[in-house]
Amino acid sequence: MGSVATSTLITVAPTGAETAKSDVPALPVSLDELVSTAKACEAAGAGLIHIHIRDDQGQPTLDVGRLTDTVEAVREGTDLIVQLSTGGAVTDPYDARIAVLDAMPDSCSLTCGTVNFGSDVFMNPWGFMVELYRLTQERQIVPEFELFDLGHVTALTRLLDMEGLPYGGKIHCDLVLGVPGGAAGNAQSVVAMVQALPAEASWSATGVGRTTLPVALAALSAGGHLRVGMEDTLTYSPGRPVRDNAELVERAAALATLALRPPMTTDEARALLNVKDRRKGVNS
Ligand code: KMH
Ligand code: ZN
Repeated sequence: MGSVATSTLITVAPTGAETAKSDVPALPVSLDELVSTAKACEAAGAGLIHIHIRDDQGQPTLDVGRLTDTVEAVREGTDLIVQLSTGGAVTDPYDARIAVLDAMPDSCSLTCGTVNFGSDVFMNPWGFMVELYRLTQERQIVPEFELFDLGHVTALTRLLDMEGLPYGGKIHCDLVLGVPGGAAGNAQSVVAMVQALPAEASWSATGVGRTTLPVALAALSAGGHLRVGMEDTLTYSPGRPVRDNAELVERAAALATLALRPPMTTDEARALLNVKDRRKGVNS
């Protein structure tokens, strides 16, 4: 395991591709809702936002024009690291998932293997991983390696051995636990996967649904960072729906502070991942 961090990167994943606005009215789906959410989550302690977008009907989309407008608006309204999902929805084709990088985010997700996803399959074959990874290197976009199962760590190691380090030289991973078909959302999964990571890697973890708190507590105790948000968690406590994404970030920030590893500033988060600074007026 790498050295233990003294502060905590909080990632917020506010929307995802799986939940309908009609079922969860607090889900941010429009650009205005997303930017307001991003601002509230930054104020609550988030350093990075993992974005899936929706069309005017509230359906998941990978439309590049819309993604580009989203990246610009979140960059304009906040100082958060802007990460676009290349996972999209399970129905999205590979070419559209690759084209997400045309929107020039700071970071993108890169899932290191196929996984059963409830009754669906989230497809990430080796050839797709390599093509996406090479494009991140070419475009100077920092990938975040999404790991849903222990075998994904093996695929990550193989990718790094064969294709070299990511743009920026930092390896940052996110353990996505508790998906029906992936590793269970518990401390045992966190420990098993973290022990297998490259020693220099930084990592966060998220637990889907009711595994959110066990995974967050295990991640903090094992020296990791946190991802929270309505992509993964819609219930704050049994029977009580989440108010909004900021509420989940506030809880993560409180846990991190209790662990004496308070939330990172956005500058610290940028240094951790070594993202290229694309903010207007900063380096342009
Ligand atoms: N929506 C899932 C099928 C990612 O963002 O890269 C994939 C996912 C992972 O959410
Ligand atoms: Zn996602």
